[in-house]
Parts: sequence; C-alpha cells; structure tokens
Amino acid sequence: MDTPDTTLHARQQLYRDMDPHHLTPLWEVLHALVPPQPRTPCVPAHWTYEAVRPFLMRAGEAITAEEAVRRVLILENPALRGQSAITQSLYAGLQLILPGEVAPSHRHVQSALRFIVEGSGAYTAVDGERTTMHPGDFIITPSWTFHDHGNEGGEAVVWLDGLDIPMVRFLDAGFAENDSSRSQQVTRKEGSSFARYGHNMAPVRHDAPFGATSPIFSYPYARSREALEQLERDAPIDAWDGVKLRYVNPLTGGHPMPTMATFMQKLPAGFSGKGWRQTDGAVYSVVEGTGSVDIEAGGQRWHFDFGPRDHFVVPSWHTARLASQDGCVLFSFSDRPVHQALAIHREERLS
Ligand code: 1HN
Repeated sequence: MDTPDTTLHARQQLYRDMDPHHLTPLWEVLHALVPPQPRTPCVPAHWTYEAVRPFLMRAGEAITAEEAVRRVLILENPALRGQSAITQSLYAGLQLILPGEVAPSHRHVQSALRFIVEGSGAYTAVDGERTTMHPGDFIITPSWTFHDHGNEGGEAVVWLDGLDIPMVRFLDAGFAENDSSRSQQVTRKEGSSFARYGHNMAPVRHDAPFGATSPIFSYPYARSREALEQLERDAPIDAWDGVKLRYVNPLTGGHPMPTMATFMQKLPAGFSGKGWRQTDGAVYSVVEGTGSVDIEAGGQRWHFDFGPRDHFVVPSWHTARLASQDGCVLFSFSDRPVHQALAIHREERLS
C-alpha cells in the first residue's frame, strides 16, 4: 500500500489541479472564515463638518439636485473605498439641497433615514405627505415608498442619509424605479401621521401602513431633546451611555425600520464614560456640544475630538468610550435590528 503523500508539494499540486473545477480547500481558510471574534475590515473614522462643508457647497455649484437626482457626498469608510459603505452593512452620506431645488421622486427597496444636520425649510415627501425638516429631526423613508425632497425656504439644507444599501446588495434584493411625476402629489396634510401615531395613541382600526417600518415619518428633535433633558435632571446617568434612548416604531415597540436602529443620547457635562463594544457598528452625528471618543481594537487606538455636525463611525466589536467636558447630544444609527432578528447581537460593557 502506498503511503499517502502529505507534503506541501503534493497539497499545492492538488490545489492547482482542482482550481479549474472551482474547488478550494476549506482547511486553508477555515480560521479566517470562522474567526474567534469579529474582525471587521472597517476602521474608525471621523469627518469634521469643517472639512466636509466646503466640499458640499462646491458640489452645490458643480451640479444641481435635479441633475444629480440626489446631491450627496458619500462618507466612505477609509478601509472600504469604492464600496459606498461606511460599515460592511451601512451606507452614509451628506445630502445638500439648495433653496428652490427639487430632488425628484423615486422609490427603492433600500430603507433610508435622514438626520437633519444644518438648515430649515426643506421638506421630504413620503407617500403623499410632506414633512418640513429642522436640525436634529429624524425622518424615515420606508422601503419601496415614493419620496422626493424640495427646498422652499431660503437657506441651504444638509442632512445625513443612512441607508441599508450594502445589506440589500449583499442579498441581491434591490429594486428601484422613478415616479411618473417629479414631485409627488400631496394627499395628506403635514403632521397627519404624527397626529395619528406620535402621541402614544393609534387609530382605533389601525393598520401598519408601511409594514415593518414605523408609520411616523418624522421624529422631531424638540421632543427627543426634551426627554433626554428631563432624564438627565431626574434619573440616574448610565455610566456607559450617559442618557440614551432608542427611537421606536409605536405600533410594535421595536426599531423604526427593519434594518436600522436609531438612537439619541445626551452626555452630561463632565461625563467620562466606561468602555463598551457591540457587534453592530454604529454611525454617529453630533447634534450639539463637544466631546471625544476613544476607540480601541486589536492593539490599535483612535481618539477623535468632535464638535457639532461632525460624523464618526465605531466599527463592530471595537471598544469605545465617550466623554464630554461641556455636555453634548449625539444621534446614532446601526444595523442592530438585523443582528437581533438573527439572534447574533452581542454587547459587552467593561466595568
Ligand atoms: C436616495 O434615494 C436618497 O432619497 C439618498 O435622498 C441617498 C443613495 C443611494 C441610493 C438612493 C434620497 C441615496 C439614495
């Protein structure tokens, strides 16, 4: 009987021979395929508004919202250049709409969130209802709903777009189409959705007009801020998060969108938070105030000092610590609902 040839040479010959048949040996990649803990290719990154804004305004001169369809500068993770992704699963960008402009109506399977960064007086229309934007408002475009934006005010309006584009691309489940008209017909008074669903009440024979997505298009900043302020005054401060609330779909109590979770938190003045890590990488938009985030993973460290309208990303399973001398308010979003639906979400809070 022959002794089996287990030499490196024999193995490499085996790999070469099977390669044309689209076969590859698991044992060479097993460790990387099933790592002992998440090892994201994403890196932490910070975009100061001071650096980004001039490019947004130049984009405003270089192309109209109409021609661009959506005039957006994508926040690309430095380690994922060319992929239009801020994490492996999430897209983020900053969109500019100037007075008098319209971004034409279309729809797509990808869900979108808007977080208003600068300016007032623009609107987004979803399913026949307009919502006026104010800084700090969190606005939803549910999957497969027609949406257009316009600016009937007198100032430039900028918002953060968060979409589940990489997830939908991963699943090869994307559809999209343009509307027959540039701006959709308004069929409901502004504020109808909020009146129906935004007051801890719901229509008696209520349906879920957008399925798994919240029927509230706009979660106004004034409300969120008031809640955080009261909790900062009257309730214990969390040692990791300060005062943090998640946005909810009032019909389910779950996250507002099936693919994205959203949060607003207030760090009290003098806050120096404990470290935590979680499997859902998160994108932050600084609403008010200043602070810092220290991030650590695999022996590497990052430190970002942030101010109003800055954006930063904390990738999966990176340990982060927030601090603020003078207090600040942070909006954030992540793909947590997907982790939870798959029962793979993990969070670790360091003592
Ligand atoms: C989109 O429809 C919007 O509606 C923003 O404002 C960003 C990025 C990729 C694909 C569609 C919007 C987008 C987008």
